[in-house]
Amino acid sequence: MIRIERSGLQLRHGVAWLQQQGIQTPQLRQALSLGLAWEQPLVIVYGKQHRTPRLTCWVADPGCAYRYSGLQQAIHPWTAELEILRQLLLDQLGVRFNSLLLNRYRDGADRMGWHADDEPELDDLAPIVSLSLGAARDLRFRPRHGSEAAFAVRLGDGDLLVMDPPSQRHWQHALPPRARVRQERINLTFRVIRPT
Ligand SMILES: O=C(O)CCC(=O)C(=O)O
Repeated sequence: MIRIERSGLQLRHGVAWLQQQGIQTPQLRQALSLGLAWEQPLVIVYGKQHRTPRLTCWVADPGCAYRYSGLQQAIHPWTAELEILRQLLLDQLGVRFNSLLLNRYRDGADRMGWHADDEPELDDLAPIVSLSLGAARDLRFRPRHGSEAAFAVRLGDGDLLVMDPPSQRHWQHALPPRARVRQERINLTFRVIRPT
């Protein structure tokens, strides 16, 4: 695993990590594309409602509610494939995740703006762990304060990215559009929510 460290930021990047665990990534991506209840929720940004520029699906244990840009996400159950990934992360990282946000970027026009995963319901002592499938995209990082330079981590098919605490407190991340990307990408971020 490659360690990427800045002041207040700790990342671990495993290139083609899923393939190393024996997972067939094209089959997994197809199963998720076809088998999940993808939504394009309305979000409120600067007081205006619009559809997210990507598809999403929120998977969680019962009781793990999550609000995102002011809207409550519907909770979907863990599928067999997602349970396998959750168990793999428990075995390899020692963390049991109770919730998972999936983002599906249909092509390079789909994107995610600057944010940190720092909602109050998230356990901020647990890492946030990202798995990527499909087209390679740049995940950009920038500090919330101070003068450290922004940079990008290129996330390819099967890559793992562990964002360790207190990264979300000091840095933001974004997935900018990429006009030349024609293929789909699915990203999974596993989280620990404090049940209400
Ligand atoms: O698609 C990605 O790699 C980023 C996803 C993300 O920022 C998030 O789920 O909070």
